[in-house]
Amino acid sequence: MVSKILKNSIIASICVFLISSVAIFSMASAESLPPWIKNTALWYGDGSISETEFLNAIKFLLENKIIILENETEKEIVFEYVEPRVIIPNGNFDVANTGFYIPLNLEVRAGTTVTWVNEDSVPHTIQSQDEKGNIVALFNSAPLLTGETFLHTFDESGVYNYYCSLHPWRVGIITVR
Ligand SMILES: [Cu+2]
Repeated sequence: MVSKILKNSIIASICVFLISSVAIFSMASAESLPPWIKNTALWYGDGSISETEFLNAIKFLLENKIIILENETEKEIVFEYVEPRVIIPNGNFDVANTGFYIPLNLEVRAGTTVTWVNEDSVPHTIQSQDEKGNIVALFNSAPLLTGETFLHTFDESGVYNYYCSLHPWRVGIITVR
């Protein structure tokens, strides 16, 4: 387990590295860099958005090859220190809301512990289910109150479906590679 301080300093180093990569790449092809990334970086700087949101933005840039890291090891480091999380956003309970799990399909490597965080105003559960929608006894949480978390470690690759037993219209996926 990496200490919080070490983790933060590593993230800070990664950000400096990525920002310099962005600068280099944007000189080569300025029109490829979406304007929203500048706002995202500013918002992260002033604390308007969370670290997870900022890192998700960087992940988006990498996955869509808007920025390219020359060295695969550096890319691995970025993902190693991003705590794999699924956010249950505020309003998730309401079928009329677009309060989907964030992300809807979380992709992780085998051996990863995934943390679900309930940021909604009402309790939710995390219930593993098979592809037909039957509950399977793989990972099944008690009702999570606002701010509570649930953890499960995925040791084997596969596609894992889950839903909330209190709001069964909310379904999500963990893909383990
Ligand atoms: Cu729920």
